Amino acid sequence: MNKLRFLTAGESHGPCLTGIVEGMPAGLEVSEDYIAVQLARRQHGYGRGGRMKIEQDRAEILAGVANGKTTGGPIALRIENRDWPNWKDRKLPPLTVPRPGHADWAGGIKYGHDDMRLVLERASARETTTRVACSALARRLLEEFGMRVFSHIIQIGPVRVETLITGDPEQFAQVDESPVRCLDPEGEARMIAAIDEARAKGDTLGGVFEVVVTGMVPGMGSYVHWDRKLDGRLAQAIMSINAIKGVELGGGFTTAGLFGTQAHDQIYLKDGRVVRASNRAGGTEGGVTNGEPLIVRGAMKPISTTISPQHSVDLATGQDSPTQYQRSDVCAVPAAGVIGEAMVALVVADAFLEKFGGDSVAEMRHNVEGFLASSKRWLELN
Ligand code: EPS
Repeated sequence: MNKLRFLTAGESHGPCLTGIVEGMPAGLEVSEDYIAVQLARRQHGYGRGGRMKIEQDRAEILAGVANGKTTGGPIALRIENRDWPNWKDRKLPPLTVPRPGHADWAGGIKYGHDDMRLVLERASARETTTRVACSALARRLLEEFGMRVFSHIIQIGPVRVETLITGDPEQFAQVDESPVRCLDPEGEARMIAAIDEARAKGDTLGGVFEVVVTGMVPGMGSYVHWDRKLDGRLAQAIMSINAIKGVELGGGFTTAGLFGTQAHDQIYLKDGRVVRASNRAGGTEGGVTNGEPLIVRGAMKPISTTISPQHSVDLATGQDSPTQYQRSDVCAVPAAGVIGEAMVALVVADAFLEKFGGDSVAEMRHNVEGFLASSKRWLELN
């Protein structure tokens, strides 16, 4: 990210999480209540553990906003960890048995931490709270220009649903009402049953979320250099989310199995406008947005902290040892969808600022209108 940058700090069981967002234009209406809505969405979802009953995440805006509008200066956010008082005086034994799949072992060797609790504190997905808070500002900016970011869950464990995305925001009106954030009621019931089964077995489940952005403006990103391609930037952002092991745009891996004449989105004229018959590309061609909805999927592995023990070794004793259970979630895929939205919103807002950047929202509006007016012959043919 180069126009819109953000940094986070904070540990899972420390006093608070903090974030700084740099590069937001001036004049954007934002509020703590608006950010709180997004934070609450991340906390829900069937399969979460005990921690989410303790936290009620809310970000305090400490800088960069005056009279309800961004000033153009860096925006500082702070989120309290309500669980902190429960941990600050606890004398915990060192964590010396690394969990397979967790950052414990790799993080321990990297930073030289004999107590791998020091690794898990920062490696924890708790950090994604701050990403969602920072990204709420990016979402606000996109909304101002008609772009809306949604997500839904298409797979939990072995249960998979196929839902065709229409590009109409109304399709997502009820998605947060579903405990697994699934658009297919029959699939939802099977997903819940799969999570119940995993819980009963002391096990965990992963899955796949799909992020959709509607109202996309064409021309963001670029084909001229690898690091300017929007799809590459989206892939990095999705892969940076805890426990994500795969990413797809549009048809993704399925498109790889089709003939070329089946795979591409045929171009037609409809009432003088250039339209597509499908959206297998997922909204980008050549790393540039083509105005179709952006469709990005992330595959999440099952959470590595399992009640049923896994095989490991105790680095303190040098003996074989089963893993020791640390409180965690059974399935966090519904929350991961919201975090996916956050990362996609940050990347799209960054690309939007790159193309239409101005120091204020008013200046950006002028730039967008100018671009669309001068691009008429690519959009409309008379
Ligand atoms: C997490 C372990 C659990 C999760 C946590 C991520 O936390 P705790 O160790 O306090 O039980 O609930 O997720 C969050 C705290 C959160 O806000 O999403 C882990 O080890 O990654």
